[in-house]
Amino acid sequence: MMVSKRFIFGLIILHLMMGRTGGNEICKASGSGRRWACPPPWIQWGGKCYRAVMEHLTWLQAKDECINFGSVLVVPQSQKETDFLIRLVPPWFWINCNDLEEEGTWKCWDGTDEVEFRNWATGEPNDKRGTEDCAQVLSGGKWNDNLCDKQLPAICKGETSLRDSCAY
Ligand SMILES: [Ca+2]
Ligand SMILES: [Ca+2]
Repeated sequence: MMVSKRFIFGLIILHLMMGRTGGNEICKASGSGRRWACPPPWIQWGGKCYRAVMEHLTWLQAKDECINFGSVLVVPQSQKETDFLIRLVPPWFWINCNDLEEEGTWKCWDGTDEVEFRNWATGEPNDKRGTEDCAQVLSGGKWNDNLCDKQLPAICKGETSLRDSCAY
């Protein structure tokens, strides 16, 4: 009985060591320009890296936080991407759309590229009390305009060449 327990323990340790090595190799690979992996805590989807920001931030803070990570605040560009994103940060999070420049003219940006995809919930954007100028995803993936000063989690999106977490 003792022997088999030791054997199992040994297997677990071996498995953990292999996992550790695997992680380092992913970092090495992305560092050497082989674009196929996202370093933790980034998660790869559709050739890009995504990272949940669980801290509740204002829309502008969320945008800045993503830039600090060398990435951009996400804007969903399809229902498929939405389905992926809502599993990362349930239930509400900021996206990179606003009508700050001109009321009622919504602009969504994937970095510097303008995005056409829209997924507003029924009756939104409603600019409630004339103060809602930033867009969030609601549970279920539909969009709502909300106060830019409201504090919500966010999701950042970056390139697979990201390697900021590999310095361990
Ligand atoms: Ca508005
Ligand atoms: Ca609204």
